[in-house]
Amino acid sequence: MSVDLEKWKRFEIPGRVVLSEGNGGLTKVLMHSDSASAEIYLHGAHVAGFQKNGEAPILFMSASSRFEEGQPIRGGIPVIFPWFGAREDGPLHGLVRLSPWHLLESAALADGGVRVRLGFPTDSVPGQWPSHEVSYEVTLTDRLTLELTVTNTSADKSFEFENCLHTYFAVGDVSGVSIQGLEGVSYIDRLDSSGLKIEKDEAIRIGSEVDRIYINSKEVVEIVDPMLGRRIRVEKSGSASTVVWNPWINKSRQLQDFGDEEYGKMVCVESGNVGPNKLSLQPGATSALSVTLSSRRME
Ligand code: TA6
Repeated sequence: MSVDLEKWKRFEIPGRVVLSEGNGGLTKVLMHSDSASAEIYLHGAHVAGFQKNGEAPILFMSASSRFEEGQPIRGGIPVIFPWFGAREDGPLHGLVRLSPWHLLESAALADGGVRVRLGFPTDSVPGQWPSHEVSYEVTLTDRLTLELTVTNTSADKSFEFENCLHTYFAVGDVSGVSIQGLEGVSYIDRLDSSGLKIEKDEAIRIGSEVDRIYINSKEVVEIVDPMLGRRIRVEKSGSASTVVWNPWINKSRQLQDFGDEEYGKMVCVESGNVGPNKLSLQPGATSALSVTLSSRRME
């Protein structure tokens, strides 16, 4: 067993939490509830898979994804913090998805579920950020609940940051999918700088590259997928932004770690606080971003 696995072995729970060496030799935590399974890489606290027993995976993972220190995993649920998007002085979508987190806790739940909690070693964050603590709790039953908690531990500095759970969902064929729940919500179209728009469609369809930040959005969003015969439900709290992204053909071809045709099998519906919804945490305060993913058969 690798040194890393040995270090975290004490968190294993037979039949519920099992550690193994995953892709790229990275440490992977396998979670099993009575009705579903999930896997998390300590690298980036990256949930790389979620699947209900006997059903198709809920999360998409690129067959070309990298699994290496310092590189993002392309698929699953990237944890985006302390900034969203590109910056001159740092990597796309922040720091915490590029390095290993620590396991803090694991528990088998009375309802046949299982929970693990991870922490990010914030001493590795550059000095310009106020001191803070970050933890991430993943709870698996027949659904998957994620909670990213940030505490400002500085005595006198407020902490401005963005956070986002950048979820890649697996779909049968993106051109046959509709995204419901955002009608009437204002959004920033990142492909068109002509200003704020308002979503006019009750059911958003995807037939080209889409990259939108819906603001002041607390709605439940559903991904309706006739090909896979299911509705995926995205419920959230502590989040004012919903991002919808599909790279379509041209962007897919530009991405090294993403197959040219994979855009047809995924859509990102991301939950966080980005852009105009970024957060400012007062000294001693805590913020929690929580997302619950579930699915049901289409009637
Ligand atoms: O959330 C949408 C987006 O910001 C796109 O503009 C694209 O850059 C994408 O994220 C990159 O995804 P990644 O998997 O690298 O986080």
